[in-house]
Amino acid sequence: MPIRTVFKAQIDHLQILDENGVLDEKLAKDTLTDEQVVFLYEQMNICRHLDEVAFKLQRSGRMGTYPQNKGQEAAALGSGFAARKGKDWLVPCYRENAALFLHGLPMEKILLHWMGDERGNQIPEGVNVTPISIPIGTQMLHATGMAWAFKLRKEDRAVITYFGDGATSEGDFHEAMNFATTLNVPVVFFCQNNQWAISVPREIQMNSETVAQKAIAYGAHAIQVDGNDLFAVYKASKDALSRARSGGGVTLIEAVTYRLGDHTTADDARRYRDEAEVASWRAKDPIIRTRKYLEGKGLWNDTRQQEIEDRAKVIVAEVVRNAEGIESPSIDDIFDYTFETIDPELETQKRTLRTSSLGQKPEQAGLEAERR
Ligand SMILES: Cc1ncc(C[n+]2csc(CCOP(=O)(O)OP(=O)(O)O)c2C)c(N)n1
Ligand SMILES: [Mg+2]
Repeated sequence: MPIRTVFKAQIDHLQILDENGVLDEKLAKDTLTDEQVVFLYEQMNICRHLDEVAFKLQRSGRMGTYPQNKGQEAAALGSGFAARKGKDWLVPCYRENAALFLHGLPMEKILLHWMGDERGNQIPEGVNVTPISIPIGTQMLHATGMAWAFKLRKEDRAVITYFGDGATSEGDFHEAMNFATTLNVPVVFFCQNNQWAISVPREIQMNSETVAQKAIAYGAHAIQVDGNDLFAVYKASKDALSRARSGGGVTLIEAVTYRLGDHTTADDARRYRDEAEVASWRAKDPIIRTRKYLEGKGLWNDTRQQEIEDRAKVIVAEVVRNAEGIESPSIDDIFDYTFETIDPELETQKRTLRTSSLGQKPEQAGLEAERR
């Protein structure tokens, strides 16, 4: 009996705007208008500035930790722009801030979150964004469940969930893909393959050549896109979202991009990354590429660049003022919002948390004050 091939697969890579800012006009048809590209380019600049300011806030002790989004703005904005504001839902991790802002998340929420203030996770009513997810991969299951609910309720909505290359090694990714595809729910899986999971490079993280091919095992649609190309990301996301909404199936999009900064401010990537690699990706920076394109079309110049940089400074300064100006929560909140009743042991902890002697008897509390 001859051996038959029972399955063959192929992964396509989509690029529309190349590294020199040259557009493939044919592929770009019905994607972004000039006006939209200008708008998204401005958003890139604002988010890049927020990133720089957040980094400095951490270095000067005004923020706990912060994961810069630097270099991944096109992936966030192209996909976020493809989702319908107020209808579709975004279920993020922590490296797609720009998409969340597009959908109405106030910028100070991100700063509050990383300042350790839980109010950063309080998403305003009407903003279809879930709180950013730090436990890697968990949000993909939430997204799948949400999409299942929308399907059962026959609501015209889709969900796009964001995660990194490292997250595709988590069981949650595989469970979410399996549930999503067997139930055929309106969800799009958007992987920002930024080549690194903290200090683990992609080739150590996985033996598969692409992230996208992981979709094939689950019978999902798969595409790899140049993640620093606004047009390609937008097109792939738009197609995937409309397919999801119409019951046409789940898509895994692999956006190939690069984490230009450290993993977070608690990391120093110079210890494990080759400077030549970083430099080669710096040349592919989505801001540089999009600017080249706009300048080539006569839609951008130095004056406009100065204007947007000035505007970004004003916006971000106000965001920082708002985040730092918010009244501190009471130390009692951690107890009062966690426990229904406070037993004597918790009462002790609650009283002594006001000093640095957590858990000690109240009469022992205040030792530090005495020492001082
Ligand atoms: C469940 C879980 N395991 C481990 C961690 C620690 N951790 C934080 S970020 C990270 C790497 C994530 O890499 P990737 O998914 O590629 O996202 P990136 O940070 O590159 O955007 C790890 C292991 C975590 N937050 N959650
Ligand atoms: Mg990564």
